[in-house]
Amino acid sequence: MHDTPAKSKERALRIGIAGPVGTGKSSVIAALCRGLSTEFSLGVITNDIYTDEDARFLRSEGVLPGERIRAVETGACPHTAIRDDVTMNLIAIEDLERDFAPLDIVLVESGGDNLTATFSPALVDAQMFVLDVAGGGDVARKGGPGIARADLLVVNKIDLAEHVDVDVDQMVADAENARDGGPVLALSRKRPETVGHLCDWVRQLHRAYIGGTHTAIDPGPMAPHSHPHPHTTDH
Ligand SMILES: Nc1nc2c(ncn2[C@@H]2O[C@H](COP(=O)(O)OP(=O)(O)OP(=O)(O)O)[C@@H](O)[C@H]2O)c(=O)[nH]1
Ligand SMILES: [Mg+2]
Repeated sequence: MHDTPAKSKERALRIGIAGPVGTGKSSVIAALCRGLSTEFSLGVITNDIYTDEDARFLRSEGVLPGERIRAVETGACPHTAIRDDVTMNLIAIEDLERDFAPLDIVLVESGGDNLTATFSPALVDAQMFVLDVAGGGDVARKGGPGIARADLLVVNKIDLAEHVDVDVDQMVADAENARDGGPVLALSRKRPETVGHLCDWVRQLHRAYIGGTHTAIDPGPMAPHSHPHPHTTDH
């Protein structure tokens, strides 16, 4: 299990960003790097199944010096590397922390996965779960560990809502319901005030982390599932 909340800046705050494929996890990381890199020393770890595409995207955006963005190639099960065996990610984070000491915040992007993938609290101190309006207004109601219990739920791409007939206020209200009132943030990279709220959430989390008042919670494991190939297993 995770050690007790840090009482000092011994190591960087680690934030995981999970969510289904294409909801905007890399874009959230890019926005955070743009918004926070003058205040904080940042590093990024991406997880892709077979490529380093997310890392290359983020480097090409020029949001951080390229060497602060590292890719972990997870193989077949992206969720395994953030939940069941986090060794590859821990090594990547520790390397980054050693190379750029002292880092304030490390952002870890999960490989895009199904609705229930979550980070282990042994890997990250806090996690956000990213949905988008294009996935449909109903998704927030469906629940699951990430939606229900991540530290922050992001409803992304709200600029597209009118095109996909989604009522953002309703989707946010449904999400708050599914989370017993836990924080939900409506986001669009095209609406700077929403990006400001996202950055403020991270600032507040970092203050709590440094102050020793933040406790890592485990949203719980993903739903049982199986893979036809290359293996069949329940995690
Ligand atoms: N309209 C709109 N498009 C967005 C927004 N954020 C991201 N996108 C687009 O959504 C697509 C997916 O964004 P990514 O950030 O790559 O999503 P991801 O979750 O990292 O994707 P994977 O890592 O492949 O799972 C891209 O075409 C982005 O340009 C947004 O706020 N509004
Ligand atoms: Mg991505």
